[in-house]
Amino acid sequence: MENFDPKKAKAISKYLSYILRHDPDDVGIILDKNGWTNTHTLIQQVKLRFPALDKTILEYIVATNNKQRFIFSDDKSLIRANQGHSIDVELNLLEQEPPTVLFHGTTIGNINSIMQEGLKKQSRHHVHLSENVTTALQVGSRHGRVSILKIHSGKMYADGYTFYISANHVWLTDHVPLAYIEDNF
Ligand code: HQG
Repeated sequence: MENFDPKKAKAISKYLSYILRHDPDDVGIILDKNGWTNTHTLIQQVKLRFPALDKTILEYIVATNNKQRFIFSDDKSLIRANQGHSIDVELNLLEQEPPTVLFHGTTIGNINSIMQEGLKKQSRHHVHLSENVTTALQVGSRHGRVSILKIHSGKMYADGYTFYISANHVWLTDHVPLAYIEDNF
């Protein structure tokens, strides 16, 4: 399995993110209200596009995914994405007190708008925040020249804002008002 082409694993993983977070119809699978889908059916359907996929390879992709984007149920009969959905699913996320500061990586082109209206969740369920600058840099650089914002999450929490942590350690909240965002730190 160590020999499985990492490029192919990445392509399958990207496609799994797409269907499990945004568009299950694309491959003819159905998610339940908590975002889970039947593992066997998923393999059968995704195989139509990626014939190499089987149970062993899916388990390898889930285990080695660099951000632990997917999780199996205990008996592995179901699978779902840990976070990042745009479709309506209830993940029963854990509410948790955040660290004093968190970070958000974005592109320079978004900064003016963010510094007027705060961070909004856009098409996803939550604003996504990172525990460290390195991760925020990776997130922000997906779309262009990156800019990092420092978020005073401890103050937000003290003021009554709710934070959640996903199973793969992404911090999530509904909205970050301008008062808690520090640019040029
Ligand atoms: C920006 C990836 C203008 C926001 C990552 C971001 C993450 C605003 C974009 C996860 C704004 C939304 C999520 C405002 C926010 N004005 N722009 N008021 N408020 N924005 O992709 O946080 O690899 O939905 O800065 O690692 O970039 O897919 O969110 O640039 O964890 O697992 O609007 O996706 O994870 O973009 O990324 P996104 P994100 P995966």
